[in-house]
Amino acid sequence: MPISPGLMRKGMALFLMFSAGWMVQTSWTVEIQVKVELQGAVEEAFERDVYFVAADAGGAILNSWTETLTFSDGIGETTLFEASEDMAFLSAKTKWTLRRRIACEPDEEGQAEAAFTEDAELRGGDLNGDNQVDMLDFGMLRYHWYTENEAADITGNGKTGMPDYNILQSNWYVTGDPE
Ligand SMILES: [Ca+2]
Ligand SMILES: [Ca+2]
Repeated sequence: MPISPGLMRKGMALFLMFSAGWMVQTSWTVEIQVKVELQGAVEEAFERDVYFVAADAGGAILNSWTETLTFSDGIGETTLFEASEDMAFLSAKTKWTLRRRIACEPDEEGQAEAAFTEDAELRGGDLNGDNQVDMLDFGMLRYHWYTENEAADITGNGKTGMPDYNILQSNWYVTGDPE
């Protein structure tokens, strides 16, 4: 059977679709196993949204994710999918903490690990989202003092009080890392 121009076009279209799909897959197959520790968090389990950003060696942003993690003993874990193979850094931030950025590169099999723990834990006290701990955050904490509003509950026990203040104060005038 002779190959008609119509069939040729169909074949070419299929080939292009296949190539495009293959390219997308090979550029975005990195999986990151992530562990996050929150400074001063209570032992009981609670949930927090964590905002992750992957950047290349020059600091250009490649991917971002918002994941809800369950923290128990102050530690939460998750897996981030479809990260770029050009990734060199991963940063993490919550609405109660400063941003932390750590080195994170995939191995030959497209696997990467990122531990925001111990010295790289997420330090608490940035409550207004400007990645710095100062008077504006203290103002929010004072406003919610002894309430059950979660806005200033850095420790995750559902209330705002002295333990939250102590964490904020320990990071006074500290600025977080870039994305
Ligand atoms: Ca702040
Ligand atoms: Ca608290």
